[in-house]
Amino acid sequence: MTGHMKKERYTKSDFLSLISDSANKFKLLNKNSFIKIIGHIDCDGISSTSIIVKALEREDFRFSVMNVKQLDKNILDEILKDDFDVLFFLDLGSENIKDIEKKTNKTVFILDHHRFESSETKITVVNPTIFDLEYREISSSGVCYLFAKCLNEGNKDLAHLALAGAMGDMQEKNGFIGLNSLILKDAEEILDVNIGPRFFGMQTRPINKVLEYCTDPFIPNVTGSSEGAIKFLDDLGINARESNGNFKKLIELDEEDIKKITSGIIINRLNEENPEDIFGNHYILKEEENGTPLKDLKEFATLLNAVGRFGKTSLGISLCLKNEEAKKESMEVLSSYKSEIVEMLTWFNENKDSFMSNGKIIINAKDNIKDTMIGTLASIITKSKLYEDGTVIFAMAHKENDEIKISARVSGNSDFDLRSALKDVVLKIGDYPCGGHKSACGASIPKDKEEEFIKAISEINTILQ
Ligand SMILES: [Mn+2]
Repeated sequence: MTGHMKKERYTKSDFLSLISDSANKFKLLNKNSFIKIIGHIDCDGISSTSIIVKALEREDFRFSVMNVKQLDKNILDEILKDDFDVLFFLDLGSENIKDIEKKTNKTVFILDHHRFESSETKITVVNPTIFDLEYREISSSGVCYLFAKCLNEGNKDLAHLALAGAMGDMQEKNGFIGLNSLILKDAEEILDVNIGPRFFGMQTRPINKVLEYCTDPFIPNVTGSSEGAIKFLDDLGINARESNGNFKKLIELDEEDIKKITSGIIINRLNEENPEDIFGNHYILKEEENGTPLKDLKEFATLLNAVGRFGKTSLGISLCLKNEEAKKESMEVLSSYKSEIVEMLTWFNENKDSFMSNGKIIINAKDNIKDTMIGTLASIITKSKLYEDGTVIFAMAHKENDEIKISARVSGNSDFDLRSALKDVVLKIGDYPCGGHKSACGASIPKDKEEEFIKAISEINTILQ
């Protein structure tokens, strides 16, 4: 059980006043303070970092930036060796409050949304889980954005970055809710919201590939089949090919042809539960060029995740801050990322019959998938309708050292608290790092605990009482 000081009832305004109180504390800092920013490496971490970087620039502070995969005692020691007056932890840090407090007397701000056990602390912790907000209501980027807006209204031009972070953390589902939807209002001048087929890659991928890789919505005979996708398009009799025979991108098709594709998909899905459930929101950045991954916020979020996975977080920050050179370099990263995902999904498909164990999906990829990609695999599977709602998925991969990275997810809508279940299992086998959110969490254990861990997770009772 978690023992934080939950308010009787969450109110959005309580959280908003915590944010403005914290911003007011920040405003009291000496302008000569040197600030060190530590951010997580995923899309939400990169967006958070970019928002705070821009905000500090605007306040004329000096600062340095570092993004890390996780915060453990060794990394913390490294960080604290440097010279600084103020520390910012973004999209991480909540779970390390006690260690941070033990090791430093400097001023610390934690802007985060990971669950933690709170207790009295001098550290300024801005975390929506204190107020029991729903997971999808706000991400760390959202927290950073609202904080930045308290410092300066001008930071409203960063609202889309807050939403990119929320996207990256999968908080958008047929729209945004809670504080995210308030942030969307702030982004009105930057974004157009269009309703269209819920396809990924409309800006950047040929249409046959968009359909082949489309798991949500699932398209019978097309999803996962390269021949099926081509046949589907050719049978529609539309003008989907370039003169050289290659398929066009979706944004290059005219409206009539897109309509034929969507109705063709609905017809193919007639045996599914909601055949017509194939539409969703697209958040289109007004000032970006068509046909780039920066145009559609969802593709932008994927791009930020990609640069993070490849250890190029500073490239991600440059992208967020609209550096033109960064755009070119990021295209290369994106294409390597896509081929890694394709390789990973091929491995998954070839082995998927062996993963079911006692009602749970346990994917032990060992050295077949990089530890930095295993969370992405777990997320893709969770979103693909392959398994029933509430199915628990554990994905494991070996790290370069003697550890195993574990990513755990609950598919679809479920109230199951996987984070605390995982925590119980990990505690049983030793004192190893474990954390995250209720339905998406992770851990790291030594390799020699592999069997013990698999045995323990297969025994977890995932049925809600
Ligand atoms: Mn996050």
